[in-house]
Amino acid sequence: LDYLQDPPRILSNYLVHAPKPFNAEPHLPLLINSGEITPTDVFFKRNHGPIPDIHLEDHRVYIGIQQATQDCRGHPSRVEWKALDMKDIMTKWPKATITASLQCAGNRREGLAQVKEVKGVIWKAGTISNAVWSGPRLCDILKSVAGVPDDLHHEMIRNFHVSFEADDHVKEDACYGSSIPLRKAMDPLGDVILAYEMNGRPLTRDHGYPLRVIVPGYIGARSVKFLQKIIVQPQESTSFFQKLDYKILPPWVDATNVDSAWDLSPSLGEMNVQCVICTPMEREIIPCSKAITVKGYAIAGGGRAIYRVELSTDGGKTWEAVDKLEQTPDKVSGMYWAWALWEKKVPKFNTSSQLVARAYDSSGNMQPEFPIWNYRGVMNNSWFRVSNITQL
Ligand code: MTE
Ligand code: MO
Repeated sequence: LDYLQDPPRILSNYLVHAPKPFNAEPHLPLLINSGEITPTDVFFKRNHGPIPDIHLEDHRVYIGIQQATQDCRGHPSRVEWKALDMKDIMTKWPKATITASLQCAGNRREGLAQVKEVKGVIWKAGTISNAVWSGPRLCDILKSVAGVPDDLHHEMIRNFHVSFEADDHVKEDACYGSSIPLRKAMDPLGDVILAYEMNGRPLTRDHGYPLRVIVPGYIGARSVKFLQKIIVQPQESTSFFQKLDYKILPPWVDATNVDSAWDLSPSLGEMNVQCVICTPMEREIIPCSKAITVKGYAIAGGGRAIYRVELSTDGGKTWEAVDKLEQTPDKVSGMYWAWALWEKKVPKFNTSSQLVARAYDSSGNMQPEFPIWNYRGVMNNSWFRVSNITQL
């Protein structure tokens, strides 16, 4: 794999975990100080291979439908293909604009790595960002190009999946790929779009130029970049990234027995409820005897709202609700795809104390007190703790 064609990045914005493939998360204070919308050059970047060099004029998106797994002779069923060029994508269907956060399922993997060995990039808590995305709705395209019924009670909607394949090269599989249930794709309130714009500009190469899927409310892994193929099919994607990755494996699975364990767990879809303190940071030095403002983000998966964020200044013994919690639902669907930013003033801060934050979502889900270890190190949403702050 050749990384010579990778685009330039503003490296000082990031904690770079690996240069090839480029995997980097923004520094937490920068992430929060940028406000609700994360600038593109601050947005976390997660790749499994080199960034492909795709030309808009040449790019085709192939849309296929596979009616059954096997034909009557037991052979894999044929897929019927239709090709769209980028002009079709940009002009044939109404352009939707959605503000949605992407969060890698591996965000905060570091907390699980401290419990026991895990497999994956040891991300801290910055593997999440929020942007404005624009492009056609996947449901409109699947209806008109693949003839998918728009009656949500149709049997096909209930049982089928939409598989995405990318125009990139990775070491794990033939390309990056993933799938989502067809019901999510066809739900008009599900807001799945094919985005060609991010923050009002054409997608940058790092974020999937010329086209990516945005699956709001789901783990970032389903928002496939450099999108090349969309297949409506009776089964989940058979890609490595759907079947052999991004799963919460049972607690008895580790490096010794993982190969036979993948079928024990379902593939991840919706995110879980998450909350992080972005400032102050662990071991930060702050001015003496001044009030401090603690700031962070919270997000609930699946379009649910954040119901309350609480902060403790005594390591989790007592809690208070934060002063400010800002969260904007989607203008059309009313769903909460974007993170909530929050703040709380702490007038008398004692450096021996530990700051702890936790959130509740609108379904009453709350975060666990301690990390729940799993070998792939995904979905860590334990209470977020900051300690060892010094005052000068
Ligand atoms: N799509 C392609 N083609 N290749 C990838 O490596 N990584 C996925 C997803 N889509 C990936 C991809 C993962 S795991 C995440 S978390 C998000 O993209 C990251 O999106 P970003 O780099 O725009 O932040
Ligand atoms: Mo991810």
